[in-house]
Amino acid sequence: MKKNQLITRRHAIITGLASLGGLLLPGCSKKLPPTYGNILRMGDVLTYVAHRTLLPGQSLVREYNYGDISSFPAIGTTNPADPAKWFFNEDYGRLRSGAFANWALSIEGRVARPASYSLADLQRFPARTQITRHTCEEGWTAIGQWTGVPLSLVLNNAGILASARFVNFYTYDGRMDSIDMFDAFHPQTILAYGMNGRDLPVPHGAPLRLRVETQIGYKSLKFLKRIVVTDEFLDVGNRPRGWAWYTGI
Ligand SMILES: Nc1nc2c(c(=O)[nH]1)N[C@H]1C(S)=C(S)[C@@H](COP(=O)(O)O)O[C@H]1N2
Ligand SMILES: [Mo]
Repeated sequence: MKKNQLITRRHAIITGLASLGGLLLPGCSKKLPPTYGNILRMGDVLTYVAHRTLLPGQSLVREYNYGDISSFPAIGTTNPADPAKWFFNEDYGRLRSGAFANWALSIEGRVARPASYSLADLQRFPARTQITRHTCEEGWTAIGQWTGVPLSLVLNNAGILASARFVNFYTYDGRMDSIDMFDAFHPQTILAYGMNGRDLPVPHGAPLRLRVETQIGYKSLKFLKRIVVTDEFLDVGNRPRGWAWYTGI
């Protein structure tokens, strides 16, 4: 399908709310977001169904060139060890003082081999570098270059179990959010330790952040601490107030 056809079809669906019922017909049982049935979360149904119906493969988001890299503000938490904040995390401060040598990402839950991965462990996987546009729900966008390990490689290394359906992320500033396996195994979903050719700076989520290029900015959690794979949806995401679990772009 050509890109312009896609956009036209997506537009038709988004403007044609009346056709939403039609999208939920048999064969689409996998195309309901886990928040389905909660009237306040109707937005999830619309964007999730539209994306899961119209983007059946693993379509890549656009990647840019070196010259397109723009200035990139640091938004939300810029330091989990800020004593003035409710999430003040001393552990993070200690890890940062030690140049993150003692930092490790724990991977637990529905995996055959729960484990802790140091930064060096993660950097031994084949790396992926991508220049993409970040879209924040506050209305700004910026283009940056990200280097990291595809999440799929780490999940396969940990031995994801057949019943696994969601990947939950926990951060040093007390955030939690989840993505489904479709986004988790998307080739551009990476655990990034590099930005614009350098180590990921602290304000942007050092030492490791998620990049979910198929969704809006708040899903790309910074300051990663722990990943828990689950077969159940945990609706306890800690997103900017009022924002949906699923917001595709
Ligand atoms: N842990 C954590 N991750 C986070 C946030 C945050 O406050 N804490 N803010 C989110 C939002 S709303 C955006 S737009 C991006 C901002 O990333 P940046 O600071 O690198 O621009 O990070 C996202 N990930
Ligand atoms: Mo954002």
